[in-house]
Order: sequence, then structure tokens, then C-alpha cells
Amino acid sequence: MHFDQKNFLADVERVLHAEYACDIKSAGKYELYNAVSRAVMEEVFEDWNREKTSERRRCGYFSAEFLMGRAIYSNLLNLGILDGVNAALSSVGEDLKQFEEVEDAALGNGGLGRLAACYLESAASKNIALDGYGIRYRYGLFRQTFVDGYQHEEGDDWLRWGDPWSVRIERDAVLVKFADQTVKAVPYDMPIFGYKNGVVNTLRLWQSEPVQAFDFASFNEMKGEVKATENFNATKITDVLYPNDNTMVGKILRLRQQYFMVSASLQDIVRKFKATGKSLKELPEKWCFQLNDTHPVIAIPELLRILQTEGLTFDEAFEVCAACFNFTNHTIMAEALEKWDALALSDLLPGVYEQILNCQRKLEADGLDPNVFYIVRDNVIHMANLAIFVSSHVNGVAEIHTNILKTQTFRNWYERFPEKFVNITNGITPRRWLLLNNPELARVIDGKIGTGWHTELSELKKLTPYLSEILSDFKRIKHENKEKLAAYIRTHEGVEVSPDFIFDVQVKRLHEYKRQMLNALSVLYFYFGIKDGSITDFPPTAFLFGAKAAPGYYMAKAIIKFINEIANLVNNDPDVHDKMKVVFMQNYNVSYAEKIVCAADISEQISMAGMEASGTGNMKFMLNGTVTLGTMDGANVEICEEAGRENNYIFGATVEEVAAVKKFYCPREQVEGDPRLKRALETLIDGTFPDEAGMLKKLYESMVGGYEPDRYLVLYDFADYVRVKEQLLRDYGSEEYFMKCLVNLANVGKFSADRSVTDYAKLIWHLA
Ligand code: 26Q
Repeated sequence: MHFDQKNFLADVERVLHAEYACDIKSAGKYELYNAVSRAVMEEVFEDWNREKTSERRRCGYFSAEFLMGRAIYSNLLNLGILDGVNAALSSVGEDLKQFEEVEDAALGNGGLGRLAACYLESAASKNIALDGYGIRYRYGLFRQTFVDGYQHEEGDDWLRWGDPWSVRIERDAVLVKFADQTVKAVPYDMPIFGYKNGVVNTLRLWQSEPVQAFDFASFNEMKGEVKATENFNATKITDVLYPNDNTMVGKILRLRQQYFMVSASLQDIVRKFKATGKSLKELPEKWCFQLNDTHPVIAIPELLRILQTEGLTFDEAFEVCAACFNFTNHTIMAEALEKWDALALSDLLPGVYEQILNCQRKLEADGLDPNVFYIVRDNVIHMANLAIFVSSHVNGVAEIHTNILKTQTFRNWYERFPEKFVNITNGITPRRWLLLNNPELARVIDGKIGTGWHTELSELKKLTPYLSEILSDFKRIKHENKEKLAAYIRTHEGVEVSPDFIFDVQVKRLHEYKRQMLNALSVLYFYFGIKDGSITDFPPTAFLFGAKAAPGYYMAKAIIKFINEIANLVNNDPDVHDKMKVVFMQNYNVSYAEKIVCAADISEQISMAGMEASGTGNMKFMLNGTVTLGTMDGANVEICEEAGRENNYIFGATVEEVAAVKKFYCPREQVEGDPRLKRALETLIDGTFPDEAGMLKKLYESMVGGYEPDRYLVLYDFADYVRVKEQLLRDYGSEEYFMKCLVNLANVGKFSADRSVTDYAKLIWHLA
């Protein structure tokens, strides 16, 4: 994008005059943020419009979540005007940094939502015609604070700073009909800028609104039949993001959200396709759709329904759907595989339910054994099965995960339809996760191998001969990043952390399978070891946690309380103050992650093998030159393949061992056999910590009592974890340690989302 400082400032002034009746001198942060953003938006119309009106084949990425993070810096970077805008603002005494107060767009929970955001950015950067379709939640993922160590949730008012990066497209509004209400769906389009290539794709987010009197004229199909009372709850549908991650809640409002978003998207796409004059049977030549887990799978019966109202037979419509839809699975957790009560769904969406039954009938007519293959059974609708039956491709998100899908989760389906199943290992965008968050390191790399790696990450391999040459720069930059993070933690958490400590980091959603407990118990083990003198020469380490627990997930909240109590104990004990610090950072989000991943010395990826489909945080740390302390799970396996197992710190039971151990596993024996573990675990019940609510006691019971104690083998893997962790802490700071970091950096190429979306485009979307 062409950039002229003077013109730009004039543009900003003009927006300020028109929108806020002020000038740069008198503008506040809010006004300046909006004016700067809008001044940029004025410039991109042509590029955006070219893509919007182009006739080329496109893929619609249907997702209930897009965890976009902060837009302004990433947009300016991709447009190639980050330094220019920075200089322009400096010339009038303003600072781009002030916009760090702008709220993240947290319209997602965790990995699945952030993956969608990375893929949109990478697709634009690779000139792949991918558009996102989702929901414009009024409130995104809750804001987290800790009070007395307990998690508190507050509404996330992400629009407080305005939404200058979106455009409301009233002319594309459609009606979405439920059995009990009809609502208006209005799209807000966000431009997705490719990296310095002039490509602008679109993220279209739908907002629900009541049908207003003046809408009656424009929606001719209504014929005045919409009653005012039906509109009462219209805005409720897109009010708030459900804060569950890897767990299903069977709330009808969530079904309403899902249907709302896919019905609006498909109506919009079908309407525009019809305007070209082609037969809807040809829809698959122009469009395909990627279903981001089961959440948007109701798109399948909805498109079947729409196509039949347009005159296609069921068989014709099915053929179109089979050619259009593809399905990604992100989790093998049984409790996350969506199922809906057939009665509830047929009450809300009778026309859609009819199509689901038609699919079940077709499945039987095709000769599939209904005891093995079913979409509806015992009045339950299995959304994943519906997706697999209709889609032409089903993919897992890492090699090990796809193999588990094939041999366990969807084994029968794989044996009957092997050609449908493919693996596409996840990736992350190197623009946000290195260029933007770690510019100093990026500059050092540029100096050695040029800038090709910005869009072809495997070029980082070219660094291999220079690793020792950049080692001292790497160390210096890592230390500076740690200083910055320590300053941020001082301000936001009120804890003093020395940048000379080792930064051992675990940031991700709070879930039992991710085993924050394992980390917590090891911290207590080190603490007691230092106290009783059994551990000497412990290298000073800061144990940093960041995680949100779903508000209804009791055990996850108990783990947060436990870690906060550990932090309280450790940080207030003068005996260990020069050895250990524990911090649970509040409100971990995309912007916090940007500061963390460039400052970490250890990346904790310690899920029980077989549970973490892929993980993408692991890739972000690797990209910033951090060794992984992890299990053979998800993409950790491929990280070891790429960078060498000897350059990471791997421990714990493998998938095969997990299966074998679970047959005879007795957690109590583990505890009794290891006094160090016992000492750490019993702090949950021996009065070390206050526990008025009995939360820690329940946590203790989940480990050694009840129906399936220690479901995720925390106690089983403890000894091996501590052994490898101690080795890592000993290695830290040596030449070999830093070389391991750099070998990881040089071999991270595979984990670029550019590679992932290119694979999707070739293998599934037939776009590139
Ligand atoms: C389902 C029904 C009702 C309410 C909520 C949900 C729900 C919401 C979110 C179910 C699952 C999720 C999120 C899953 C998720 O984030 N999975 C992660 O996906 C990443 C990207 O592929 C992987 O890297 C992670 O390993 C995986 O855990």
C-alpha cells in the first residue's frame, strides 16, 4: 500500500472532524484509534471490492468462533504501513503503543477459534480465496480476574472501543426463521489483509436483530406475518459466546446461534449465486465449505432444505451438499462431540429436522448397517456422524490425532469410507507470532537470511549454518522480552519477577486433560525440596500460568484456586524468594500471549498422550525459539520429528502406554510409593491452604477417590515429568541449551499456517 505521511495525517484529521468534531490535538485515545483505523479503511476499498466481486471459486470457513485478537497492529503490518503510521503519529506527539488498551476481539474460546483466525490471515497472504462466516457476539469470552484466588468472570465489552475495522452491510441482511420466531441477520464485514500482497478477503459476522417495521418492505416474503412479540428476544441470539472449550453444553440457545449463523450465511451465498443465472446444481463449482468442528454442521440439512425450496430433488440437493461440505474434527473428548435431542431440535427447526431424517433414511438406503452407522438413534442426533456421512473430506489436525480418529473415534466410518479421511496438521501465522510480537528477533533473522521466510517459513532452515553467530543476539533479545513481560506482570498482577529467572510457562485453557495439576504438583515438590534441603543448587525459576476455566467447570476452577494458593505460599516465603516465583496471570488472551511466547524459556505441553488433538501454542513457542517440555501428544510428536527429540524434553506415557496402564491403574499406589508426591498432593487436604468451600478437597478426591480417580494419569507421569524437568532446569543457560532453542526455531517451517491452508486448498478445496 502506498503511504504518504502528510496525506495520512490529513485523512486522520478529516475523519476526526467528521466523526468526532475534534482535531488531532484535542482527540482522545478513543477518537484517535477510530480515526486512524478508518483512515486506513478508506484506502483499502478498491482491493477489497476486487476480491468481493471476483468470480473465482471460494471456500467459506464456517465457524462459531474466530479468536481474532487485536486488529490494528496486525492490519498495519500486513498492509506494510506499520512503521509509516508509527512515524506519522510520532511526528504529532502521539504513540501507536497507546492502542494496547484496545480490547481484543475475543470471539472464541481457545485453539479452535484462534486457528480460524490464523487461517484467514494465512489464506489472504497466500492469495487463497477463503472467507470466514461466523457470529458477531455482543460479548466475547469473559474477562477473568482472581479474588482470593478464585476465578471471577466479567462480561467482555469488546465494542467499548468501537469497531472501526468492520462495516455493517445492511443491504445483505436476511431473515432467519425458527418455529417460534423470525429474526433479522445483519452482516458485519471485516477485511482480512494478506501480508503485503494487496489481497483482501472477508470475515463476515452475523448479528441478530428484531425485524423492524421499515424492514417489511424489503423482505417481500414476510407479507406482514411477523408479529411484534416474536421480536422480543431477537438480539439475545448473538448476545454472548458460550465459554466452553472442549466440552459440550446442550443449551438450546446455542443451537439457535448455530442455526442463525449458517442459515444466514447460506441464504446470502445462494442468493448471490442465483443472481449469476446459473443452476444451483452448479453451486459446487463456485463454492465449498469447511465446517470447523460440529458447531456449524447444521449447515448441511439447512442447505438441503434451501436447495429443495429452490426446486431441486432431495437426491440432487444431497449431491450438491456432498460436493460442497468438508469437516474438521478438533477433539476426541467424548463430551465435546455434539449431540442434540431430536425432540428439541424438531420443535425449534422442523424443516431442518426433516432433512436430518432424510439423511438417516439415505444412509440406510445406501445399505449401511444402522446399528453401526447412524445419524439419529434413540432420539439423539449425532452431529459428527452427519458431517462424516455427507462431507467429501474429514480431517484431523495432527498426524497422531488423525490416526486416533481412524482407529478409534470414527473407526467404523474410516473402514467404510477410507478415501474421505485426511490429515492436515495445524499451523500458526508467522506474521502475528514472530514478526509482530518479536520484531527484534525477526530483524536479526532478516539480517542473516533475508525476508523470504516471512511468507515461506521453511526458509528458516537457511539459518542452520548461522546459529552460533546469532546466539548472543538471541540471548539478549530473549532477556529484553523477559524484562518487558516482567514489567507487564508487575503492573497487571502486582508480582515482582526477575528477568534473570528461568521463565517456565504454561498458557492454554484450563482443562484436566491439559494437566496444569502436574505442573502445580511439581512446583510444590521443588518448594518442599528446597525448604527441607533435599534440593540444593536449584536454578531460580518463575513458574508462569495463564488459563481461563469454563465458568461451570468445577474442577478447572479448583485447579486455579490451588495454583493461586501455591503462588501465595511460595511468593511470601523468604526462604525461597531468590529461587522461586509462581504467578497465575489474569485474563490470558491473544494480546497477553504475544508478550508471553517471545519471553518464555520453557514451553509446557504436558497433556496426557492422546488427548490434545494438536495444540498450537506449542508452535508459537517453538517459532520464538523455546524448547518444549512435553508428552508425545498432538503436534509435539511432529515438533520432535522436525527439530529432533533430543532438542526437546519429552517425558511420560505414550498413547499405547496410556491404554495399557489404564487397565490396572491404581493411583493410591503411585502416591504411597513416592513420598515427595504424597507431600505435594496432601497439601490439598492437610490444612496447608484455606479451603472454606471444600474445593481443594474435591480436587484431592478427583485424584485418588471416586469412580475414575486420576483419569488423566497425573500421578502416573509425575516421576518422569519431574526427572525431565530437573534435567531441563540444569541444562538451562548452557550453550547446548540455547542451541536447542535455535534448532527449534530453524525447523519450525512445517507449522506455518501458510503450509496448512495451502494443503487445505490443494487436497480439499481445490482452490490453489
Ligand atoms: C461444543 C458444544 C457446546 C458448547 C461448546 C462446545 C465446544 C466449544 C469449543 C467444543 C469444543 C470447543 C473447542 C475445541 C478446541 O479448541 N479444540 C482445540 O482445537 C485446536 C485447533 O485444532 C487444537 O490445537 C487443540 O488441540 C484442540 O484442543
